[in-house]
Amino acid sequence: KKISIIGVPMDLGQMRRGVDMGPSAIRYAGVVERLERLNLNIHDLGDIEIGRPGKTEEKSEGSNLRYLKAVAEGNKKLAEVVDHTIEGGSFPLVLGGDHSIAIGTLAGVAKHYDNLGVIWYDAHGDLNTVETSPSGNIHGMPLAVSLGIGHEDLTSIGGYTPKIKPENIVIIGARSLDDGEKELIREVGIKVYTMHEIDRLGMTKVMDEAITYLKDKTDGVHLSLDLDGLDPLDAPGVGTPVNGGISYRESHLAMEMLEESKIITSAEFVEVNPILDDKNKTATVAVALMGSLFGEKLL
Ligand code: DIR
Ligand code: MN
Ligand code: MN
Ligand code: MN
Repeated sequence: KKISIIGVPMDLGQMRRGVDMGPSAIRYAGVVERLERLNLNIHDLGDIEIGRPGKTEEKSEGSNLRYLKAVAEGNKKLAEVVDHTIEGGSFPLVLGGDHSIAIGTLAGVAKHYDNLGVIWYDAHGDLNTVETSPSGNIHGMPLAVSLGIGHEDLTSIGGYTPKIKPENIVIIGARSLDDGEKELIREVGIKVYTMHEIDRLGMTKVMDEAITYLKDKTDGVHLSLDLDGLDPLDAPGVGTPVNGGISYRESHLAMEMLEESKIITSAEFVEVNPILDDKNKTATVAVALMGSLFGEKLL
């Protein structure tokens, strides 16, 4: 199996600087070496170039979305690279960067599938729009954008919209949803496993259900894993930590079950911020989870 690593040093989709160093932190934690040990053919394509706009450009568009232009530009480039990676028969493994990069990843991936499934592993729904966003931060919007709901400069990336269908999405780990996001979830019908369901059913049942839900109706499944889906005790290096999250062990189990299911066709790991981290712990967790996702076993 051929895997292409694509770094995206994007920090413009939210307020905390430093998440642009996520790809470096994940490489430093040994992602290439770890996956090579699994006899996978790893190609590190390096980083996508992201613009470095000045503070005065933050809201220069007459829109209340921060750094709309630079976020859109970066995502256009990412979509191209992801598209060509899949065309070349390789599995795209995207390293963030903040979660706004899921806009570009999904624009590149969804071109290749009629019914792309998405597993959104996150404390948040990332379903805000220009109207509902309390922050103006684009990293809170990528799932809505991919559904075709949001600013046109973002929904139009890749030249088609929508990228995905609401019935092909499963959110896992939610514990912080804005009012507008809750409304959208009910309105369009998105399957959500909040921390309540994870506690109540256990991760085994949650993943079994999620896999069964997606397996037959999709022709590929993208995993979008925001490290803030994990508990901040296990993944402290994130910009918007929320207590009461998914544990390290539950997360490994989830990755192992996805690997066994063979449904995952692309993945991204986002929101690793080494400035906010504890000795690169969060990048190290991300790499360990990638190990499980790609078949690492103790025995
Ligand atoms: C919040 C935070 N819902 C927002 N979103 C985050 O700004 O829209 N997503 N942190 O991962
Ligand atoms: Mn092309
Ligand atoms: Mn997110
Ligand atoms: Mn999040």
